[in-house]
Amino acid sequence: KVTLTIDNINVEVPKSYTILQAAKHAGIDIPTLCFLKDVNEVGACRVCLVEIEGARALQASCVHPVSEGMVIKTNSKKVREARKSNVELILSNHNRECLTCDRNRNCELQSISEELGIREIPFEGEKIETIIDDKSFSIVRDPSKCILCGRCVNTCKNVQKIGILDFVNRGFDTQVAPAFEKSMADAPCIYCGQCIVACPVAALREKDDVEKVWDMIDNPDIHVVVQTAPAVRAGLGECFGLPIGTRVTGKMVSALKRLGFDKVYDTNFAADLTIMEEGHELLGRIQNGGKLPMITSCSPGWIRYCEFNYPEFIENLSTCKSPHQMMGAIIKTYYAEKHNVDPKKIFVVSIMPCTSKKTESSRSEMNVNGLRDVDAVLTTRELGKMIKQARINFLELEDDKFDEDLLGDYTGAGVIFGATGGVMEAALRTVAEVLEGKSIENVDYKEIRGIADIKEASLTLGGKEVRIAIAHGTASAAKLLDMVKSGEREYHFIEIMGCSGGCVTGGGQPHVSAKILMDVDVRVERAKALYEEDAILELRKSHENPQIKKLYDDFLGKPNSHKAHELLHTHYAA
Ligand code: HC0
Ligand code: SF4
Repeated sequence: KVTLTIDNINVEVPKSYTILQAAKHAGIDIPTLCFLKDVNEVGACRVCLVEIEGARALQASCVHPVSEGMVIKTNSKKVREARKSNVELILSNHNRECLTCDRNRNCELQSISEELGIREIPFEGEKIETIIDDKSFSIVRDPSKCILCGRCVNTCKNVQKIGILDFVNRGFDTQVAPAFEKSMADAPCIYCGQCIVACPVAALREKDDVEKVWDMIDNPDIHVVVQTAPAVRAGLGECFGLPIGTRVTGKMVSALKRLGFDKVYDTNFAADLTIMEEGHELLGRIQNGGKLPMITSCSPGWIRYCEFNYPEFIENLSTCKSPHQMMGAIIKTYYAEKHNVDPKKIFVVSIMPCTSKKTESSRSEMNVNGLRDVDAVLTTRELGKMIKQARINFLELEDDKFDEDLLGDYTGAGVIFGATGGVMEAALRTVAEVLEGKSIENVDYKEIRGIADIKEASLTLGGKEVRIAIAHGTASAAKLLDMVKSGEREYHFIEIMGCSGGCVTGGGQPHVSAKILMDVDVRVERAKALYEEDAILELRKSHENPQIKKLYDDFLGKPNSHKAHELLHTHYAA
């Protein structure tokens, strides 16, 4: 431990602390911009400058270690002026069209400018010609907004261990881009959107599909069906100022009905359907000597990662489409038939916490009878924008219920899909009963919850040993797959999600500022909301969902039947 003085307050902190951490410990708030805890601690923007007694120059507090007896000022005139001119310099090269910016009122650069009292930019820097890259279905890169903070670069490189984005060119021409300034659409980017979540400004954002959806809602000939992913309910409230992890299922449904969607369903129904298909696929592979370990296929970021980096595991992937794609396929067949609607006049919208789902839904395999399963994917953030555009007072909304006909039931197993370990837990609730041949009381598999990098368990089910593992984020996925490849580990079933934490922290979820991220683990808080919903539901096993039973009885036959294969399964590109 060391003792130091910050703004006349004595503080005792561990030796390993930076000045920024020590100040925080003392309740003193130092502004930051490029700093992102555990990801980007590089001292590049020089907004967190402080004055250290006896030192000649001001120091970046996010990288400067504490030492015994230090005397620090975080708020002297010198400090304030230096911070201000550093931000002015950033602004002089920045496209400052805040009013029309995607991050207006939700931008860390905007907040810091306001906090520092910047009223004019004393010099206009030369701006380089930039081109907006909006060629991919998922991500738009706008270099005119980029402040070269490196948060996205280090997220992709060190958190995901993919490394699509980097600084290219030198000096004045420096930009952040994929190698050779390629489009994101031509790079092996998995569209996880973690770079968007890391971006403090609007240099990276999702492809905006809001207008397309408004047009369909306004078209009286089109029957617009919307479905919401499990994780959206755990994030959407943040768009309206609610605390991280507030569960807003009922208000979300109310808002969707007010927006004018003809039907509002929960993707959870299809998550239950996925468990039926994937669970039986697993049982089949175990019983018939099929390819093991079987690996989940619901996270499209993970699927792209596998296709680019681990093609030798493609045969291990479950052939199941992801739940929202299954839902689309069922809406355009079973639902259309039962309700006597022309499937060509149905437009399916998925609200997802994910940017990769935009690309997934446009894959040519993701169709049924020549029609796309899902016609548009909006992120949680885009739904938040639609609600604001419609001037709906979200916080005042009464809770409403999802539509109940045909595809309306869902179980707790479906809800927990949105957190890492959830798909595995949901599968086990069903697979265990099939293998044991009886109903099992305890459905809580607590040992596979939580945010440990890799989670493993070995269970005895019906006298058989079933070994499972879970990885989330592509860095831990790579670690796990390497252990499987080398023979160090053997499993029957693996769950992989492209983002750390699972869908709750997907690339389409509301932005959380770097300041809040210093204190809160968003993965934990949002996951709590899902486990809470699971715990209060009466039905918590997918195979007990009455409408799923009816769907098989009336339409699909058995799990993995020929018809189920046609509509609900797919294949991948090597
Ligand atoms: Fe997920 Fe899904 S759980 S991928 O994480 O499987 O995006 O929330 O909707 O499709 O259900 C995301 C979340 C989904 C799907 C489901 C799965
Ligand atoms: Fe990297 Fe994911 Fe961003 Fe692509 S979407 S650049 S893989 S962080």
